[in-house]
Amino acid sequence: MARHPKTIITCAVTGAIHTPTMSDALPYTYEQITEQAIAAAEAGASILHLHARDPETGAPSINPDDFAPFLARIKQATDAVVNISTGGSLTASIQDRIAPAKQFKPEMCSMNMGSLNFSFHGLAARYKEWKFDWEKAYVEGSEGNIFRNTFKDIKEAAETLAPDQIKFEHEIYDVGHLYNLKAMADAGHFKAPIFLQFVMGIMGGIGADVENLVFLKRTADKLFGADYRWSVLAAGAVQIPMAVTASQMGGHVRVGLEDSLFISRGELAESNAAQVAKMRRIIEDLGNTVATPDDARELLGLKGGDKVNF
Ligand code: KMH
Ligand code: ZN
Repeated sequence: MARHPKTIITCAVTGAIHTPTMSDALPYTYEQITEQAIAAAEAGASILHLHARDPETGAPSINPDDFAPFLARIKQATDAVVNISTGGSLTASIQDRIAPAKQFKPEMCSMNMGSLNFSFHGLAARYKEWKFDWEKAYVEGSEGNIFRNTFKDIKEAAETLAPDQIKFEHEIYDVGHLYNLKAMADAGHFKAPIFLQFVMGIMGGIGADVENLVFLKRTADKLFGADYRWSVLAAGAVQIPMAVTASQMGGHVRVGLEDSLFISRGELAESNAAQVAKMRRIIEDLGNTVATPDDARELLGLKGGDKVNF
């Protein structure tokens, strides 16, 4: 498994899993998301995976109006590739979830490659007091959620977004999702090189360990040959250890407060940039270089930052 000499760091800045009570560093106002995204790019992230939040309460939002205030400012201040999530709600329809990507036409957007149980209800027991009313019920309620993307949902999303030349970050939560993607790529819905994000350690998906990563990678090799790039995000405490492993196996990496609030075991990260900087240090210490935004554009075949609508 040859290492790729240039490693793309994606930073997922805020997401829809964690809530403001869990860390003071979790950004949710327009200002906080803007500042943390720019700092993450300056620290070495060439892709920014972005969700929006209600700026008053910090609740996850898929309303395009909550993306607009930070997208333009991030574009003005950085050259980073902007990736807009289409998975920002566990309950909304696919058409509502792709609305921000359809409106802003970013270089990339996420695409969950199947339906799964997706739960973080176990986090609720760690907190007695909550900053906002919605948080406890939201976290506990995830125990009953199915995160839906049927074949028809994915097809509709791919067809709706096709004219906008958006590269998908295919979120692969388990090995079956690779087979889902293969079937849909063969049907012509996705163009090479495809970009796989192996999502490890979500309750409902594959566990985060090295054997599982090797299995995912081997299955992807079998299905996609040389026509793909891949990255790892591992949720929680193993985020950085699994990312380091991925970078040594030739993969790319994703960090950020969306998936882990920690900088090391038991210690909260002070910002997204702190996680990116740590990741960068390790990658460079181990002999790789960190991909620039233009490197990422070339590796993933992106349309260019001048072709977005924000
Ligand atoms: N936070 C990840 C486990 C999306 O935005 O489409 C899932 C994710 C999904 O990033
Ligand atoms: Zn996300």
